[in-house]
Amino acid sequence: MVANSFPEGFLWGGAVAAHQLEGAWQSGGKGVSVADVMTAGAHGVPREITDGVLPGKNYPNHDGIDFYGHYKEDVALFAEMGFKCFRTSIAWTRIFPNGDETEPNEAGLKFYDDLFDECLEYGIEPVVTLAHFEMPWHLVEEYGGFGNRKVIDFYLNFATTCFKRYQDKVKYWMTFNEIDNQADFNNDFAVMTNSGLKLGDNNEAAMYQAAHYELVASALAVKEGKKINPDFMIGAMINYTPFYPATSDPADILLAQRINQRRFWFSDVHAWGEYPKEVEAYLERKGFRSDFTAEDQVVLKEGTVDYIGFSYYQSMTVSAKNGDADHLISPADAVVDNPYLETSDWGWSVDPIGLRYGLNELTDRYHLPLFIVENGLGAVDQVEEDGSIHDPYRVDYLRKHLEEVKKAVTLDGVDLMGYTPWGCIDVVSAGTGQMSKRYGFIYVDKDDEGKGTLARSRKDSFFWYQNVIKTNGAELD
Ligand code: P53
Repeated sequence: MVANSFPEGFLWGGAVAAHQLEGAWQSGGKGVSVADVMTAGAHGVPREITDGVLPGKNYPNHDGIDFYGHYKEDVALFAEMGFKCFRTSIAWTRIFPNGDETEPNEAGLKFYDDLFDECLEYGIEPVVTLAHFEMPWHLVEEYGGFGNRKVIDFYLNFATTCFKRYQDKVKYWMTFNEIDNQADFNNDFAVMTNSGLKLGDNNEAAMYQAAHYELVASALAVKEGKKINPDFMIGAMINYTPFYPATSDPADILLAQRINQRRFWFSDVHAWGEYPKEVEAYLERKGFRSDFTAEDQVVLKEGTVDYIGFSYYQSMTVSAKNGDADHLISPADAVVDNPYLETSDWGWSVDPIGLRYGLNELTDRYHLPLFIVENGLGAVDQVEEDGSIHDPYRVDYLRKHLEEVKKAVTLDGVDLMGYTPWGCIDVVSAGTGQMSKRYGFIYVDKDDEGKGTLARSRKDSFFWYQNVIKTNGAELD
């Protein structure tokens, strides 16, 4: 008989990131981050990254959903759902407003003490991302972001400050959110949010060098973190998007493999402490990542991660008609529609089986515990006259994904630590800056123009997820 449940102690919860919900962008001495210079976009309308904060522009992250002022109320709602954990990030600019200070900002540190204490009161474990698209803008302007080796030291100071301060409150950490987004190296949002890079003449070369510095920074953080508290679990965090071949044509299959290699290499280095062969050969051939020292090599080996955290939203499909494996410009150029999959209102494919596939792929590749730290459906919600919010589409998406997760755990032997669906409370969308692209179990009264009471209310999915947690995943209906 197949066990119909998740392991004991499974970390059910939800995920957010500081810049998307806290607001209070200048409170308690907080500095300006890259998220603070991004305007509101829309589906098909990219967010503009402005040269600092300019008058007359709409920057939705400045106010977020004012979690800074509402966190007690929000954590109480998470507890009501039965959360075992809560994934958020620490806004780098609350701790080091400019990024290059030697001493941290006490008011910023205090905010997270209070937040983590609040969680722990309810038995909710904080799960913390250190860098979630929140680099201090000053580091971009003054140093060129992670294009500069010096930024490794600033990141390390930030990481160790957090490790020391919260060593008895936080056990689960991740070093960089979705570090592999920048595989899409011609995308200004991806390279800015990951590395603090601006697009230029040779984006691919710049990306490989910056990502290398980030991987060294991550390894150093893991090493230091383990000295501070050997019980820490410090993970990688990737955006797991499998790329499927459009047909059984071997040219499509080779192309898909190549694109997956060019995304996996980030977590390969995190997990193995060394570069995979194909990427190493490519970098050599192209003369990329010229600054790679013997010491880096040692550090990467010494600071490998304890688990692989990942987001999963969708799969993508590629065709060699648009560029074969050896003449690939950017993965995005080879993407085609998958006729077997439906898409969300924002054009993201919906592929629950892809999650089971991914759990198996990642397990085979890394032999490490996995943590699904994001999954969900961005959708428009309608508030009824009586204030209720019926969101069966969200429940349907999550249920189908959890059914596949359950098979991976109970049939395929995958070692899974937990599941934290994205945007457990409505937040500002990272990709579009919209409020109307909602993921939450908890609705927040705020629109794309920033208007609303900020009142919180429970959607139908709130009660569904509460029961999922209560039954430890035995009941998904
Ligand atoms: P939004 C791109 C592709 C997949 C996930 O995304 C991504 C992105 C960046 O937009 O981001 C992750 O809000 C990210 C979160 C983000 C979430 O997915 O664009 O870690 O910050 O909000 C959902 O719908």
